[in-house]
Amino acid sequence: MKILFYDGDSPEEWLNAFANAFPDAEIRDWKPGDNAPADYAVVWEPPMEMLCPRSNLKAIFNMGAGVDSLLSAIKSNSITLSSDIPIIRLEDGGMAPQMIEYVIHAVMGYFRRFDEYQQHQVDLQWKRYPAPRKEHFPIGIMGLGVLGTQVAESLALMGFPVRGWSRQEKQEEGIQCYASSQGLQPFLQGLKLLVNLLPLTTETENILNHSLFTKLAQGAYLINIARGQHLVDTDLLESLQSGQLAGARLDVFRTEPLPLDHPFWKEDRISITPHIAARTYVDECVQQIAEKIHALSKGEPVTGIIDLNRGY
Ligand code: NDP
Ligand code: OXD
Repeated sequence: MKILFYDGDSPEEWLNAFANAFPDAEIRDWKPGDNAPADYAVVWEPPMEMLCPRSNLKAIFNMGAGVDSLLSAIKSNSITLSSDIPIIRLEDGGMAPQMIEYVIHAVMGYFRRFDEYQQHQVDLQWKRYPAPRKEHFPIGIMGLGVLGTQVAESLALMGFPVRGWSRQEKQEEGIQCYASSQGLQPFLQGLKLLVNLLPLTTETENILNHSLFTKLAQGAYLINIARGQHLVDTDLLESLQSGQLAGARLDVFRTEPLPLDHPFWKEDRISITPHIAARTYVDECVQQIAEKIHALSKGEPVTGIIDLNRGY
């Protein structure tokens, strides 16, 4: 078996892990000009030259949960991949617990006002607020997929009223589920905090905009941990100015790294992290990909195959 690998960064750890998982396979770190045959490609944001002339691949594995950058590169380079080559994404792979930690940290900063108390210390101010009540603090999760569902369940277990929004109808214990464009307005109505965990598609691009923010409770808080293109940057800044939103925690941006002259850096009500909400664990990911390769080679079905029409 031949596995072709590309992640543009430091590949050694990945290559070693694949070598351990497939001791008899040939594992190549792709370099420009390598057109030699391969059975599987394992990639993160690959140059299209790597995938372009290949008709013999059995599958392409995307080393991330989101496939937006891979699909958009394929589209913008007018590349036609054979329809029988599935694109398979990572499902969780150790990312869900990190997402839960990230969201709980941000929720607590706002709900318990720890962010404000931190500023009070800087201002040498001893000031106390009344204890907040979870039952009056509805939280909404956009995207009830592999990651969103686990985040929603964790918040519900903590006692928050939790709502979730997905494309298709769902039923999750302890979560008030809404679906499709008809369900969006009732889902958003009066939320005190909104978490975005949607995939980036033509339907979800720019969804975090002024009109959506006005449906939330006055002074609501936004957590965007999905993609920067979901958010209309100027609408967020205006909604913070007007007080419609009280603050935001952003992990993802239209341009990454976030350019130094971007106004988000200087807005006190925005907390920035550098796309670290959930990072891939090499061992878990290689194990997941290895299990799927074994299943495919036995003709068994696998999950995580991208539906190119849906875009996720
Ligand atoms: P999934 O594909 O498992 O879940 C996506 C969810 O979004 C599904 O519930 C889906 O609905 C819903 N959805 C998609 N389109 C729409 C729509 N038009 N309207 C309503 N709901 C919609 O994805 P994951 O949970 O694995 O990952 C989510 C995203 O998180 C990734 O795409 C990636 O962008 C981001 N991410 C960010 C990371 C970071 O470090 N910041 C790390 C990892 C991922 P349905 O269930 O009906 O299909
Ligand atoms: C992912 C990501 O999609 O890291 O996995 O953003």
